[in-house]
Amino acid sequence: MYDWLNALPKAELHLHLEGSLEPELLFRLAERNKIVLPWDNVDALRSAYNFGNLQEFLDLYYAGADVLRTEQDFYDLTWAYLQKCEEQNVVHTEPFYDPQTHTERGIPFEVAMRGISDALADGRELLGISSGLILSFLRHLPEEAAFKTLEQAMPFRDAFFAVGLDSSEMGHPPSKFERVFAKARAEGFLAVAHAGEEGPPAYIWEALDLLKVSRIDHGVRAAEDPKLIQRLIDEQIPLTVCPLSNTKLRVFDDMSQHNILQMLEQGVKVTVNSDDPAYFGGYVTENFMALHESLGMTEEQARRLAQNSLDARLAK
Ligand code: ES4
Ligand code: ZN
Repeated sequence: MYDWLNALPKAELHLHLEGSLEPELLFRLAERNKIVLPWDNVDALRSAYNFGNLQEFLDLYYAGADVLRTEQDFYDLTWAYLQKCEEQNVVHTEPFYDPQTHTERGIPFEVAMRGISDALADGRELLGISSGLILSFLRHLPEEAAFKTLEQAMPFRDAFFAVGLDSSEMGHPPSKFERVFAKARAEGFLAVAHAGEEGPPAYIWEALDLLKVSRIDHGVRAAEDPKLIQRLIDEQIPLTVCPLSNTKLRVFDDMSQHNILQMLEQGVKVTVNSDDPAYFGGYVTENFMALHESLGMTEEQARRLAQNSLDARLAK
């Protein structure tokens, strides 16, 4: 089954580039940049990948991202991910990156932007993988900081096609970013947002009605609100679901509890994605495989999920 799932052509629509930083590359970049790490070796770092919730993961994710310093580092990170895409028949990807994770620690905006864009361009040319970059705002920071980030991005406006919203969800509802999303949409960008990962269904309503998103990232808590589920079905709003992420971050206690196949059968446009594959134990094929092993996902369901991912592409 693994090989069959791996061979399915698919799109990945929810992937944080910083979350694809494998411990081996993290140690190599630390050495290259002469950074002393708080972990003795790759195994010690990997054994720290045990999370009780989203925040515990984010603390490690931001610490890990500190080894990314030069344009080459961002290129190498992105290129390693694209090679995984090639291996797993991901023919199209719409990755996120968080500019503020880097500008906040003194890395000039253009360093990350250039390294990532160059690698995505090479991915198109050399690997035939189409892509579109999503510039994601950190929701635990003020809206004013998101405005500044959008302004810094404008000289690179052709390098990304959408804005997103990620980081700590609870206490940072989409409404906090209504103005900056309006500005981004007025500039011609599409919008997506993480909502209903840890946060309540109300945050999904806000993402749709206030941020006017074209897609919801995660959205698994929509299942608690029948009216919301009906709207997602009626408007065929895609959800970018990340099964291994949801179990690693204890959104569901066990994969056998995951609701993705129930939503699929209800007619919700759900897709399968890896989120932060270096931290959560697998890339997109491993996520499909987990659904097969724990939920009995059939080949027919896998085909529909893969087709949904191709249908839910937003970047040309
Ligand atoms: C994230 Cl899983 C998840 N949720 C919210 N923000 C994130 N940033 C990276 N991974
Ligand atoms: Zn995410």
